[in-house]
Amino acid sequence: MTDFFPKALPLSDEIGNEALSKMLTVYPQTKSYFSHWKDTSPGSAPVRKHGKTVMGGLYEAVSKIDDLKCGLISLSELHAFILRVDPVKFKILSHCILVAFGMMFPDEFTPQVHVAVDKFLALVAIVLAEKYR
Ligand code: HNI
Repeated sequence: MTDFFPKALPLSDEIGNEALSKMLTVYPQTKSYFSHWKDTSPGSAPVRKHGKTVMGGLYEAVSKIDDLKCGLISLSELHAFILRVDPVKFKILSHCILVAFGMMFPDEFTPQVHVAVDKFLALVAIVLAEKYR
C-alpha cells in the first residue's frame, strides 16, 4: 500500500472528485451533510474542492499510520462532534474511494493492494467515527 499511494498521488484530485461524485450520486442520503454547498452535482466546483480536501486528509493519515488515533484526533472530533457524520457514511465513502482507485489504476490496483487499502480505510473510518460513541 505504501507503494501504491505515491503512484496515486499525482491523480489524487481526480480520485477525490470521482469518489465524492459517486458517493453523492449513488447514495443521495449523504448530500444532507453538504446542503450548504451551491452545487452537489458530480464534478461541480465544491465537489472537486472537497474531494481534494478528503484526499489530503487520507494522505495525512498514511503519514500517521503508526498512530492514527492520536494523529487524527482533530479530524475525529470535527466529524463526530461538529459535523455529526453518521459512522455508516464512512463505509460508503470508503467504498467509493476503492471504486475510484480501481477505475483509475486498473493495473496497479491489484487484489493485494485492494485488501491493504480496504483495511487502511476501515481503520481511518473507525478512528474518525470513534468520538461518536
Ligand atoms: Ni470529511 C471536512 C477528511 C469522511 C463530511 N473532511 C473534512 C476535512 C477533511 C476531511 C480533511 C476538512 C477539515 C477542516 O476543514 O479542518 N472526511 C475526511 C476523510 C474522510 C472523511 C479522510 C474519510 C475517508 N467526511 C467524511 C464523510 C462525510 C464527511 C463520510 C459525510 C458523508 N467532511 C464532511 C463535511 C466537512 C468535512 C460535511 C465540512 C465540509 C464543508 O464544506 O464545510
